[in-house]
Amino acid sequence: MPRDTLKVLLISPNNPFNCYRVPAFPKWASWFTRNMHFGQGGVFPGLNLAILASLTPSDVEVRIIDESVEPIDFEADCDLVGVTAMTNMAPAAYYIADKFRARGKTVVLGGVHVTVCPDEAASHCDALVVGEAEYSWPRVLEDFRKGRLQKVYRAERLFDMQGGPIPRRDLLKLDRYLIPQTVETARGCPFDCDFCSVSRTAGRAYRFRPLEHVQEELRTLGRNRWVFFIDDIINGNPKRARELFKAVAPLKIRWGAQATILLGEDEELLELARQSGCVALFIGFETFSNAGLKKLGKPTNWHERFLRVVERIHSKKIGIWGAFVFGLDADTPDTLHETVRVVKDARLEFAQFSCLTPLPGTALYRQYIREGRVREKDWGEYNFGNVTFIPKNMTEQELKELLAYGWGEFYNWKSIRQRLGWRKPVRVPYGPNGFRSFFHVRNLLFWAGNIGIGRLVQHGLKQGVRTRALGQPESEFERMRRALGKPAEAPQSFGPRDPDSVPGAGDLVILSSGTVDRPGPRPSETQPSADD
Ligand code: B12
Ligand code: SF4
Repeated sequence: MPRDTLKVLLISPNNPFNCYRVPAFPKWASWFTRNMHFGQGGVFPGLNLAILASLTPSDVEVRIIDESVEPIDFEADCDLVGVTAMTNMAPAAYYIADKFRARGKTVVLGGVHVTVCPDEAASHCDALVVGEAEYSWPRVLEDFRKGRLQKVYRAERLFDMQGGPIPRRDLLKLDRYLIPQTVETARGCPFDCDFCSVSRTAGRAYRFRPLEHVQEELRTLGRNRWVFFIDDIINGNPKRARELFKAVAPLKIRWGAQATILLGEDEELLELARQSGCVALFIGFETFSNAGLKKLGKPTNWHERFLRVVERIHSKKIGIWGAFVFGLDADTPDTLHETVRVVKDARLEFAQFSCLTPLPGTALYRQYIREGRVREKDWGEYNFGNVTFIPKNMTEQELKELLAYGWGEFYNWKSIRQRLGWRKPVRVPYGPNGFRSFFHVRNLLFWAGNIGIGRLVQHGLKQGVRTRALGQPESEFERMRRALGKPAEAPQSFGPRDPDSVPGAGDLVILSSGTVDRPGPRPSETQPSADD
């Protein structure tokens, strides 16, 4: 029975792909690295649990555990447990939920996976929150207090992003993350790419936070900071991006974000990004195969555009993390070899080669289910590093080997040296801080990052194990799973039977003006996707 002081425990299950391990720098060096933390830990903190905590009334005691950076305390004194899950975290989330329930705790599940597969999640919790939690979470707490908790809380509309509270970062162990400051400025994405669920879960219209709110939140983080904007596309709306960059510039932060190739083609916007402190962009280039590009709705001169844009962005001293997808129906071993060659030649600072993954809630998932090509039944394997479906022009083994080839070729010593070189220090004062040797530090970070990833890749290739942080302790769920030699939970959690019935909150979009926007046809775009 709930007590007077309600105690809520919020948990994010271990996320091996959010972990890193690089040589530790002394503590004082974090001033030079703009508060990035080296050593071992998580890459970014997700904002979902910090947002839930900020939506929780002040008389409720809240604790957050991110299993990527600390073990779960299953004996914790609490009344209500909230667990979040992306698809590849779902089996671990269910395990955690079941364990707390076995101890008599009330468990609420939420997050992107629960939003697209609520029926599956229902058997592992007392209540589930489908869609965004801004309007539902306060109701959950109130109902729980009054002893009338319902089974499903479905977001009737998307959050308008106008008055959200600042996420409770004070509850996160920020010093255990490489880039501890993540900030959200907008939600939603109009592009609705086949392999992505964002447009479905977060809507096809952009919802922007008021700029003053973003500025206010950034001020709480202080100056001399590295910030990662978690928006799906920072330049999705160029007008807004212009305003955002102007608003951020006086705050003297360094930032990175997910962007599309169009940012590199808009000279003025790119310059504004540089002036406002942009030092790295994550760009989804996806593929160089012409047929693949056509399927993704991208132009066929992609290859040349790619090289041109990379050069422009580099000329502004902005680093690029390029994302490439392997396994599209149009891919052949030749096109993938070509992709790796071009990416190396372009001297990208970082690249990731992800396996196409039919995530539940996406058009791709529905298509592959219909075609009988979804092979993997364990959601835990849906991490973009494994082959979960039957590819078209190659065997699964070939695709696996090509992925390993991409990572191995890009992060071997020779490639790192050729791509990063020993860039010259800048002799003139640079940037809002006038910090003279900034590029030294920046290049040092790129080197450290490449060496760290290179070691991880070598380890993975040699041991034949999933890429994960070296030395990161196994979570209880992973230990049990290894001991059993089979997935602990996933087989019976294999998505909804009818692929068309996958629900999503994205069918209804509330614009900040308060009007309702029903998703129209997909934009006839030459706009590429930018995302993981
Ligand atoms: C930052 C980020 C990351 C970070 C760290 C995330 C972390 N520490 O959790 C990094 C870079 C490590 C990462 C990695 C990956 N990511 Co990611 N990531 C994101 C991103 C951009 C933002 C996440 C975020 O904080 N969102 C803001 C919060 C507020 O939104 P939210 O999580 O949906 O939470 C709301 C509701 O869902 C709900 N809610 C959430 N949890 C809970 C819990 C409870 C109890 C309740 C009541 C409610 C609730 O309330 C919140 C407020 O409304 C999202 C895209 C996006 N825009 O969301 C992708 C996204 C979550 N990632 C995705 C994917 C696929 C991945 C990767 C698998 C991709 C890859 N190629 O490597 C990896 C694997 C990670 C892993 N688990 O191993 C997908 C997930 C799709 C899915 N069905 O699971 C997303 C949606 C992007 C996409 N294009 O589809 N990611
Ligand atoms: S992949 Fe990126 S651009 Fe495409 S729908 Fe998802 S968030 Fe939008």
